[in-house]
Amino acid sequence: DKLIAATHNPGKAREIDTLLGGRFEIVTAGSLNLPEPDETENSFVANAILKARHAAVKGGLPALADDSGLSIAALNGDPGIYSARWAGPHKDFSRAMEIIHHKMVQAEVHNPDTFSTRAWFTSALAVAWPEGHACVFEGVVHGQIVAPRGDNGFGYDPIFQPDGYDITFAEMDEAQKDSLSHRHLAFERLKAFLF
Ligand code: ITT
Repeated sequence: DKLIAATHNPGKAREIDTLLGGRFEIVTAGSLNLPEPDETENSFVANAILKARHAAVKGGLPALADDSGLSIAALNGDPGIYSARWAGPHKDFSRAMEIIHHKMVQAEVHNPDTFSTRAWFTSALAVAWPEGHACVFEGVVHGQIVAPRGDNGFGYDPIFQPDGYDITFAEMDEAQKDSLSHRHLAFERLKAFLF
């Protein structure tokens, strides 16, 4: 069965491929020349459905999309659904992680008693069919923001240390991250429903 992986993020595309476990013939949105839709909704779930529907309708095949991001308690949940946008048009995540560091320093100065480094990654995975129906599954992993460590993974992986581990996502190999990540948890739910 063919399935469009409706993502333009290569790091995500690799994890999606692994987490699906070779179950589908994956067609990338890039290879079909599908344009990237504007993420105009205001939740991970709604943006995932928007991206999956857009690709399924344009591509004429079922499509899977992931909308994800890092939410930080001390920043009132930012960057959250804006996680990709904080890196700017050049997808500069070093800069996005510096911005986070600065904002967290300010937050600690302003609210020293309530400040925390708590954070969570969310992945919403949507599957949509060309006829228009869709389903969506969410996974969340909690942890804390730390100074950047590690070179593996992508995006905000260097500053996220999941609860129960003393290494960041970027210090884990791909198999370890894939065994406990937000995306893994969302896939467990998706597979239980669809397969
Ligand atoms: P697509 O929409 O084409 O899939 P995108 O990168 O724009 O690609 P999102 O809109 O869902 O995807 O933005 C999510 C951002 O959150 C993404 O760019 C990453 O930087 C970050 N992110 C999501 N999952 C992550 C993970 O597992 N590790 C590190 N950063 C992650």
